[in-house]
Amino acid sequence: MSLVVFPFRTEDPKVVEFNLRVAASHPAVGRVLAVGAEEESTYQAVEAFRSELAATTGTPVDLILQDRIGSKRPGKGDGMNTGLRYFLNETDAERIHFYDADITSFGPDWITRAESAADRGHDVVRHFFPRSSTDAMITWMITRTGFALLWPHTELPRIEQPLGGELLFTRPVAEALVADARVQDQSDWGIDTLYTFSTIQAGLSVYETYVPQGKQHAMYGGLTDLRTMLVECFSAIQSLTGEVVGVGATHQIEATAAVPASITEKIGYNLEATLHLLGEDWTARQAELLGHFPTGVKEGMLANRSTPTFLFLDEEAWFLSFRTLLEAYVPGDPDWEAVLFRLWVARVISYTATRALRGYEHSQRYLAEMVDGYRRRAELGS
Ligand SMILES: Nc1nc2c(ncn2[C@@H]2O[C@H](COP(=O)(O)OP(=O)(O)OP(=O)(O)O)[C@@H](O)[C@H]2O)c(=O)[nH]1
Ligand SMILES: [Mg+2]
Repeated sequence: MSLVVFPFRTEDPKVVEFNLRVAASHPAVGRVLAVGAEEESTYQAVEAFRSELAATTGTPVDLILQDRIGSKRPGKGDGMNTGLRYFLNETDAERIHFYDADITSFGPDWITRAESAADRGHDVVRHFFPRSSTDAMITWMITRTGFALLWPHTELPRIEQPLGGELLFTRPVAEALVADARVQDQSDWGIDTLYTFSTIQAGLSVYETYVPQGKQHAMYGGLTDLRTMLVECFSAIQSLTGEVVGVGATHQIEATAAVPASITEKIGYNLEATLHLLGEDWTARQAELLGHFPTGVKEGMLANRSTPTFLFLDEEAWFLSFRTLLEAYVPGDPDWEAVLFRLWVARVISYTATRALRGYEHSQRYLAEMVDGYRRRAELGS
C-alpha cells in the first residue's frame, strides 16, 4: 500500500479537493495526507471536506501542519520532510508519493505510472512533463547547468526535471532522506534539489516517467514571482559544491510522445513586465559586485542602468558567469541576490529572443545541447 502526500500553502480548495479525491480513490493508495504550511483558508477548507472524502472513498484522509524541521526559510521543504516523517512514523505503507496540490491536470494515471515503475524494482520514480519553451527557466539555467558544471560525469545533469515535486520513494529511500542532515535542513524551495542530489549520490535506481498531458497548474506572471525560488534553488546547488558523487546510480528515462499545442504554443512569462526589471533598484554595491565577472558581462549588465541589454548573456557568458557565482556568491546577502536575479533575468530574456522565438522544437533541442555542452566542457576541466 502507498501513502500519497500533497504539500500545500494557499491554493484553490476545489483543485485540492479534486486531487485528494483522485488519490483517495486509487486502488494502490491506502492513505492520503495533506500537509499545510499554516492554518489559513485552504487549510480550513481541507479540514471541512476531508471526512466526507474519507467516507465516500473508504481511504483515510489526514491533514496536518508542517513541523519546523530545517534552518532555511520555513517553506515547501519543511512540508515535504514532514510528509516523509509521517510516512515512516505513522504508517506502515511501503511507498510514498508526492504531488503538488495545485495541479489541474492530475489523474489516477499519474499514480499508476509511478506504482508500476516501483513494481519493476525502481527505488525512486520521478514524473516529467513537456514544458513550454519559456517554462522551466530555473531548471535549465540554474539546476541543470549547476549539475553539469559540478558533477559532469554523473547522472545529475541528465535528470530531466530535477526540481520536479511529483515523486515516488520506497520506504528505504524515505529512511535515507530523513537520516540525511543536509536534506532535513533544506526547509525552503531548495528541497527538490536536495532530494534529487541525495538520491543520485546514494546510488539508487531512478526512473523518470513521462506524463504526456503535461502539468497544468497555477501560473506565475512576470519573472519577479520566481525570485525567491531562484535564490533558494541557486543557494541549494552552491551549498553542495565540493560534494563527491559516484557513478553508481542507474537512471532510465521513459520515451516521450507528441507534445500538445497547449504547451508548444504557450507563452511562459510576460516579457514586457520582465524587461524593466533589468534597470530597476540598482545599488552602488551591486555595480561593484559585477567586478567579479568577466568584462563583457560586467559591462553588459551595467549598461542596463540606462537601457535594457541582454543579448551579450549568451551560452558562453552564462557558463562563465555561473562559475563566478558558484565561487563568489554570498548566501543571504541582498546585493548578491539582486545581482544573481538580474543576471538570470537577462539570460532568460536573451534565450527568449534568440532561441525560444524560433519555436518549440528548436528551443528544446537548444537547451538540451546547452546543458550537454556545459557538461562536456566541465568534464574536460576547461
Ligand atoms: N506545506 C507547504 N506547501 C507549500 C509551501 N509552499 C508551496 N507549497 C506547495 O508546494 C506545491 C508547489 O508550489 P508551487 O507554488 O505550485 O510551485 P511551482 O511554481 O508550481 O513550482 P513548479 O511546479 O516547479 O513550477 C504547491 O502544492 C504549493 O501549495 C509551503 O511553505 N509549505
Ligand atoms: Mg505550481
